[in-house]
Amino acid sequence: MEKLIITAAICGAEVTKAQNSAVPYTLDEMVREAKSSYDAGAAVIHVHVRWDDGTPTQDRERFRTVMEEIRAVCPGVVLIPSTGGAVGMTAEERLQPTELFPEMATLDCGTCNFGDDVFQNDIPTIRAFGKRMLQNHIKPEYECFEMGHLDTVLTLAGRGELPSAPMQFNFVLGVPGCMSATVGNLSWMVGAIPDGSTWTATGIGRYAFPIAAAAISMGGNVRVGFEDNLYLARGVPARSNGELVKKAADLAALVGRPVAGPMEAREILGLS
Ligand code: KMH
Ligand code: ZN
Repeated sequence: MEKLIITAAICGAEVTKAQNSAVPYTLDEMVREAKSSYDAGAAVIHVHVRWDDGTPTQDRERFRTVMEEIRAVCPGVVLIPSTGGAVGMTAEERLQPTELFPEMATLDCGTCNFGDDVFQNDIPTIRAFGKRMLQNHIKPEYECFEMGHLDTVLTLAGRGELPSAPMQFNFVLGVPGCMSATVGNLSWMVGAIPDGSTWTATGIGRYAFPIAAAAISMGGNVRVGFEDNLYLARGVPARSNGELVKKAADLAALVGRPVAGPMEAREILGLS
């Protein structure tokens, strides 16, 4: 098995300090959470940004500042800015971080329920995001919340409308209203990806570590962090993203799977 890439999703767009006071909003807080994750073994940071009051934004300059400061304290780290943003944002708003020519960015692969809201990603939107990523030489991380999302993206990539091989997928399971976080669902999706692809699994809420343990054993990669889950264990809030990353790294150590550093992650993801 290849080394394990751990991604830390340190902030997200939905969680708040009212839920866990360590959720980062300001530049200093973002850098603190990125560094704690990196020091605990995260080679990749999935980046959302907020204004200082916690309001989610896709502002290009906010992304620039946050990503520059994270890179300064986490040498070699792979940054994957979000083009998902927050529910209700326009496509143009969401695409702003692609103007910074990051190595990678998320690309959400279909419309779905998202709790009580609807996360809009119709096919023209997916196509437009794919076109932008092709133009700007950005490798997408294809975010699939449902099996139909995977089918959609494989069809569009097969027509040349999205960047194709080698593809990187993130299977996000357990969002309320979307596909549930079971090992059966995860292996169904993994079984459908093209040879030579890489994949990451993300379990939401209390499914974060059961899904991480499955992905580690299956040879995939893992995402943890406040965007997805605020607890280290039932009733125990995590004090930092680093604590969540450390728990994923500890699980990997228990099953004997070494964790990839940033340069190794780049190689596995085909970025180097
Ligand atoms: N905040 C969610 C609505 C992504 O980063 O691409 C979407 C999301 C996905 O977080
Ligand atoms: Zn995200």
